Amino acid sequence: QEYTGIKLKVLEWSREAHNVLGSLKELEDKNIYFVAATLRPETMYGQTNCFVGVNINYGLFNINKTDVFVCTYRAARNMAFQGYSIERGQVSQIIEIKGETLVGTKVNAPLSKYEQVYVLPMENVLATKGTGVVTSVPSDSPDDYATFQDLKKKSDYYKIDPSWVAYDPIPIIQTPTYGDLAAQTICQQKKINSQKDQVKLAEAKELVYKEGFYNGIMLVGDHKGKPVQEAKPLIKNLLISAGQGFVYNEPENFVLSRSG
Ligand code: ZZB
Repeated sequence: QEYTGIKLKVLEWSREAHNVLGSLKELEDKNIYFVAATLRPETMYGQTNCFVGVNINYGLFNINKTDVFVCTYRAARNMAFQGYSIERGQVSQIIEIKGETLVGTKVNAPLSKYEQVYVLPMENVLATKGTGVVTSVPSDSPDDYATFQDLKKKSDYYKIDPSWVAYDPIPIIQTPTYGDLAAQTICQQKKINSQKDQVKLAEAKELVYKEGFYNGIMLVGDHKGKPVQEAKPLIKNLLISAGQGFVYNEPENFVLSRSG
C-alpha cells in the first residue's frame, strides 16, 4: 500500500505533553511533526484536526539532524528502511509517549485553511495501520465527521476543550451525489450517530470514496476545477516538493518480515 506521509508541525504541546517533553535536551531546536498516512492527499485542504488513539503508544523519533517524527514504533521502523532515519534500518527513539498525553497539542496541517488545529482522540485508530496518526477531513471522511461530532457533543466525556473542536468542515470537493460536504451528507442520510456505528461507517466510506474519486471536482487550491483523479497525483507532488509530505510504503507482509 502506497501512502502519502503528511507532516503536521507541532506549534505547542498540550499541557500534559509539555510536562513530559518540555525539558528534553534532545528536542531543543528541532522541528517536530506528527506524521499521518493518507490515501487522499487531495483532501488535505480540508483538515480540521488530527487524531490519535488514547491507548496507543507513540514515540518521538530522530529522522535526520533537524526533524523529529511522532508516530508508532512500527511505522518508524518501516520508515527507517525507506530512507527516513539517521542510519538506514536503525530506529532512533527519543522517548515513548501515550496517545492521551498528546491530545490537545496544537499543530499546523499543511494546505489546510485553518492555520492551527488540534490533536484529538479517536476510538477507531488502528495501531497496526499507517503511522497510528490519522489526519482528519470531516468534509470527505465519514469516520472523521462522525468522530468530530462525538467530540463536539461530548467534550467533557472525551476530556477535550470545546475550543479544540470549534471548526467547521470545509467544502473542498464537489460531488454530484453528495454535494460539497459528502461525508456530512452521507452520515445524515444513513443516520450515523457516532464513531461507534462501525458497520454503517464502513459502507459510507466505500460510497464516498468512490464518488469522490470518480466524480469529484476540486473546489479549492492550485488544481481547483480539475477532477479529483487528475488532481490527486499533482497535489501529492506539490506536498512532497514543499517538504510537507513524502512517500510512505507499507508492505502487506510487514508483520511477517518483522518477526522473521
Ligand atoms: C485523510 C482522508 C480523507 C482519508 C478522506 C480518507 C478520506 P483504507 O482505505 O482503509 O486503507 N487511516 C490511516 N491510518 C489509519 C489508522 N491507523 N487507523 C484508522 N484509520 C487510518 O483507509 C485509508 C484511510 O484511513 C486514510 O486516508 C486515513 O484517512 C485513514 F476524505 O486520510 B484518510 C472516504 C475516505 N475519505
